Amino acid sequence: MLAADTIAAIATAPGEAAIGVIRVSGPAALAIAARLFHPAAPRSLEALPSHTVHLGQIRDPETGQPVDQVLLTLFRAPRSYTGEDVVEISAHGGPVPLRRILALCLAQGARLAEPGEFTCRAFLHGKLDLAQAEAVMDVVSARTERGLDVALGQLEGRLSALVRAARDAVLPLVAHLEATLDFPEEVPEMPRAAVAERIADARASVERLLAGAQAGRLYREGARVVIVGRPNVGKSSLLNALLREERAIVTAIPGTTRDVIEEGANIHGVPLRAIDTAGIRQTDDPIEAIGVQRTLDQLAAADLVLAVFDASQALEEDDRRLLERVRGRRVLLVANKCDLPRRADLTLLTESLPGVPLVCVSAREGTGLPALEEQVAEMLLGGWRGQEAPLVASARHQAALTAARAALQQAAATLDAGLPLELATTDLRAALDALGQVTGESVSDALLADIFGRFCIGK
Ligand SMILES: Nc1nc2c(ncn2[C@@H]2O[C@H](COP(=O)(O)OP(=O)(O)OP(=O)(O)O)[C@@H](O)[C@H]2O)c(=O)[nH]1
Ligand SMILES: [Mg+2]
Repeated sequence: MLAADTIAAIATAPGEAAIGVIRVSGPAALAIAARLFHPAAPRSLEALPSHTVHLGQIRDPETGQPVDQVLLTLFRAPRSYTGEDVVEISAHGGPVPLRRILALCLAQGARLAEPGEFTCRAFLHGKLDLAQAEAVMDVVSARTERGLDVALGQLEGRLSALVRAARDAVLPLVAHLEATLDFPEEVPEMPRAAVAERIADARASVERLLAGAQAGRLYREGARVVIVGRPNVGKSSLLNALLREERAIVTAIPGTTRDVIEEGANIHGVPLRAIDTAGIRQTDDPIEAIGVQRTLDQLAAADLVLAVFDASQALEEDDRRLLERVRGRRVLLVANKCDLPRRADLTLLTESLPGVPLVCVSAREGTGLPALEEQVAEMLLGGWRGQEAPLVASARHQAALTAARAALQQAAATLDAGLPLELATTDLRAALDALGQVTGESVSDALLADIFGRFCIGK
């Protein structure tokens, strides 16, 4: 599957910018660039050393017409991003010069790169393992500093190292058991205790990785935090307070918010979608009824629900109904308007949802908000806040690790039942494959196409 052709693409975002980069990778990269590039100081491009930068002009080889003034950076195989010869042309960052230079590269024999093809080649040439290659995209799309840390940990291979450690515990077992099956006379039986110990080690590593997966995915994908409550309790005020901007309309009239309002926020490094909704109540107004239905849909898809109550008024029937609706969900009780004299019986809230935390705030004055944010982060991340350990952040990795865990459990059960060791071979091989899917030792071409197809062109 190693590429013989040379690919090219614009690697920078479309639009106007100071600089734009065209990337060319493959065996003909230098030859193609040499036909377009005219260095300011005359010398032959193909003789220039790797990792050097050169000022010059791109000219149309047909007409001799200058196209742009550029800086050309040269990387020779294998010391490049893809592991192949790579030329990066930094031109003026306008769509016209960049497209013209790209067109010239294509006319000289390069092929337009597929999405993610540069990174895919880096993977195929062993510059990155699969988890690292996937992290390239996560670094680019990280939405908070902490999300970036998680992606970088994966890019640097810290996640892969943990997965590989689990794989290394299993690999010799599979090799040994398969040898026992093939040459029963020659290969001595491994002590059961040693086999059991290795399986237990691998299981513990996989468990640890899976334990952090929820936090990792929240950092990567963001959490949907949905604000619900009966009309006028201050949901929109709370959204605005969390966003620190007047995003939603606030009025004293119950039923102000009719539609779902969604905005990105960052609470303790977790990227959130903070979602304000129409107040839930029985209504004859058809527009408001649609709003209420949308609220219920949001509730169903929430990672965390903020159930808001007005502490300055006695609790109402609609409040009680809300408590029933959110029962069993990951929910935080928010008593708002705590700047006013209290009339609500808050013990009613905590007693009807035992174990669910309650925070008193004033969305209008901002009091209690730090405690609320603290509690939100705690509920979403638990013990994984501020942890340095690399986190599993992708659904694909989580699924592969879950499969590995199941296979290891099965193998352990075979041993516990006192059955012959060889019977565990299939499960151990399955665990090995599942772990290899994270780092890329065992992946199909279809899976690679699927993974890299989600990248942007030029990456
Ligand atoms: N005193 C006080 N008033 C508040 C507080 N939060 C909201 N309010 C007032 O309560 C009223 C309703 O606020 P909203 O934020 O619009 O309430 P809502 O829950 O979004 O209402 P709907 O969209 O109608 O469901 C407004 O007059 C706000 O100024 C608070 O913490 N203290
Ligand atoms: Mg509102």
